[in-house]
Amino acid sequence: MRNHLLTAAASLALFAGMATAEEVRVYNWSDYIDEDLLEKFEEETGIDLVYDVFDSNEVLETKMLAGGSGYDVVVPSGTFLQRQITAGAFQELDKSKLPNIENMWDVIDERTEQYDPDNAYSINYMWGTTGLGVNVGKVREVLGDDAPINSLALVFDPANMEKLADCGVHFLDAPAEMIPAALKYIGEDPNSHDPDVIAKAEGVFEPVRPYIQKFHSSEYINALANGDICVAVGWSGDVLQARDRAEEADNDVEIVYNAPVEGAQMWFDQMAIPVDAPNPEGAHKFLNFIMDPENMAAASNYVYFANGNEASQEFLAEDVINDPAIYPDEDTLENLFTTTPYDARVQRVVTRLWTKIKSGT
Ligand code: N2P
Repeated sequence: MRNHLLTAAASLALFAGMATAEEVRVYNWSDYIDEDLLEKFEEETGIDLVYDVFDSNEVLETKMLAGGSGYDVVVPSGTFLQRQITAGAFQELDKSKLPNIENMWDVIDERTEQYDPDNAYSINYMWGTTGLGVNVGKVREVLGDDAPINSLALVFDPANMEKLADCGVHFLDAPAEMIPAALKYIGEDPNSHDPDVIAKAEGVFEPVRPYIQKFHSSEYINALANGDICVAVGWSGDVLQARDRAEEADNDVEIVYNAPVEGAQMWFDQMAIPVDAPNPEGAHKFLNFIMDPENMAAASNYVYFANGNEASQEFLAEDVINDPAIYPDEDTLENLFTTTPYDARVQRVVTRLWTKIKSGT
């Protein structure tokens, strides 16, 4: 009896301890942080961090619009953020709880204000471009020394794609980026919201569709690094991570990232707090931790994406701050474009078109 009582008391105490342990749940893009930072946050705050990952704005948006995601911090790109703010998915930030916000970079703040006026709901985590990940050796072997490795013709000209099919080409499963790229290739406005213009993208994908091995937004990092594919349309830092993984493996695979000469999309990934976050207090602590200059620099040094934190720049590695593929110079910057969110009607057109393009019917 005594034993039983003791056991019950002990398990009650344990249960109480578990119930009061503070937790912050973060939902971020895959391959987007140095995991040492997650441990550092737990050690500094005593808060348990639950860290899940995704690789698609559409997947995140479905959760945000449905509500009840259970997350405290999520990371939509600017255009998606804007639509989700309008839908009431986020809570305004309490900037009195974010002293590190003074470290943010006005150049990026001004751009993200387009999506989130006054940056009332979000902070910039990282930003980058969408372009070409290329296994230089393989592509030159197949297409010759003058292969257009810095042009969208590499992936949208069927004559090239037919030859590249055997060594493997991945496209992002990201309609809000792939359709603008196709429009850019044919000289249309990549940010067009006109369904007749958007429909023209189909004519770009249709002839190359048989040569696309996969539409996927994260597998290409290892696939490029291992030499399993020779081209990916992908995100700047992800391709640079593939480059490093190949270097570490010492496997004679040389990967480069090129923003296409036709113009590349520039996007901004923003940390925001869902309106129904279980622990908004903890979410603010996480945001403030991320905006610490050394933490933010550690994240960028690890994933090769630029960030919106000016004070972090003195802690960035030379090969990060000085690489125009990460921190674009003036010339590169001029050739980048941004997009604005589709309204619900146009989004349906885009979603339907993308399903059709992927299925190849
Ligand atoms: C991280 C990719 C995030 C960039 N792997 C797309 N917003």
